[in-house]
Amino acid sequence: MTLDEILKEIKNANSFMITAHENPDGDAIGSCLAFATVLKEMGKEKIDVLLKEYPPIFNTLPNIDLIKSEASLDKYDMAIVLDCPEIKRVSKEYHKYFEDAKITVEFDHHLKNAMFADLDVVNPAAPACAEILVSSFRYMKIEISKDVATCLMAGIITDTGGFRFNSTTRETFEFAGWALAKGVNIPKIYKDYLMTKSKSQFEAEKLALDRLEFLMDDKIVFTYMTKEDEEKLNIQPGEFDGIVGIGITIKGVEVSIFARERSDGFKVSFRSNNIDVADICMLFGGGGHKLAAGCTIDAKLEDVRKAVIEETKKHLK
Ligand SMILES: [Mn+2]
Repeated sequence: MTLDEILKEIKNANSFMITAHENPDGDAIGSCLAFATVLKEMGKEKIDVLLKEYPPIFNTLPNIDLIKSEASLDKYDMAIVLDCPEIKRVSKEYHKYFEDAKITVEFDHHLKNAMFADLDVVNPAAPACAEILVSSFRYMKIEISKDVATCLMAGIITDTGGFRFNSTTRETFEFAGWALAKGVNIPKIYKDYLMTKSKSQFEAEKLALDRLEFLMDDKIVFTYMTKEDEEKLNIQPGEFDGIVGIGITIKGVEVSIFARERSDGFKVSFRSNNIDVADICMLFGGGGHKLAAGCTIDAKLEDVRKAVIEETKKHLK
C-alpha cells in the first residue's frame, strides 16, 4: 500500500521540503507543520517548510520557525505537498525543488486531484488534509505528539469551520477527543485561529458586507474588494478568507461569491449550501470542493461579476 512505501521512503530520506497551496490557510499550514514536526521528532535534520507568505495569526503554532520563504538546499531527497490538488497551485519558485526531489509525495482532500506525485494519498471525503494525516500517521505507526496534534487540530478546526461543515465526520470528533486527552488546548486553537481577527480584517469585512448585493431572489450574494481597498485598509495575507463565508450564513442564500483583485486578475471564491460550485469554478480554470471553490479571472470587475453571476444562475436553475 502507498503508505507503506511512503514510510519506507521517509526512513531512507535525510532532507525534506514540505509545501502546500499558495496563500496557505490553516489546514495547509497546520498540515505542513504537523508533518515537519513528525520528521523532526524522528530525528531528521534537514526539513524546510517552503511557504511564501501566510497569515500572521498562525505564528504561535509549534515549529513555525521551520517555515522559510527560500529553500536552503539545491536538492531535497523528498518533496511533500499537502492540501493541494495540482502542482500549479504551489508557488512557482518551489516547482524546481519538487521536480528535482528523488521522491515526491502528496496528501490531499480536494475533489479533483491531479495525482501529480510519485506517491499520492488522496481522500476527497476527508474534511481537512490534516485529518488524512491523522489516519496516515496512525497507519504508519508514527506517534502523534502533543505538538503534532496541535498543528493537526489547527488544520481540522479551520477547514471544518469549527466542526460546522457537513464534511465533519465521526473521526473528526474522535480525534478532537483524543487530542484533548493528550493536553491539546482546543478552545485556544478555536479562539486564536478561527475566532480572532485583526482590526484591518474587521474593516475589510465591514466594507465587503456594506457592498454585498442580493441577486436572483436573494439566492446569490456577491461582493468584492479592489487592490485600492486592500492598500487603503492595509489588509494582510489571509485576512480576506472569512468574507465569502459570511454571505452563506444568510437564510435563503444558496451561493455566496467574493471577488478580490490581485495582480493576476480577480480571485473569485464561492461558497454553496447545495450546488456544486467546484463545477462552476472549473469552467473558469479553477476548482476546489463541492461547497467551497475558487478560480482566477483576468478581466475587469464588471465583466468578472457578470460572468460568475450568469454561470451561477444557470447552475441554480
Ligand atoms: Mn484543506
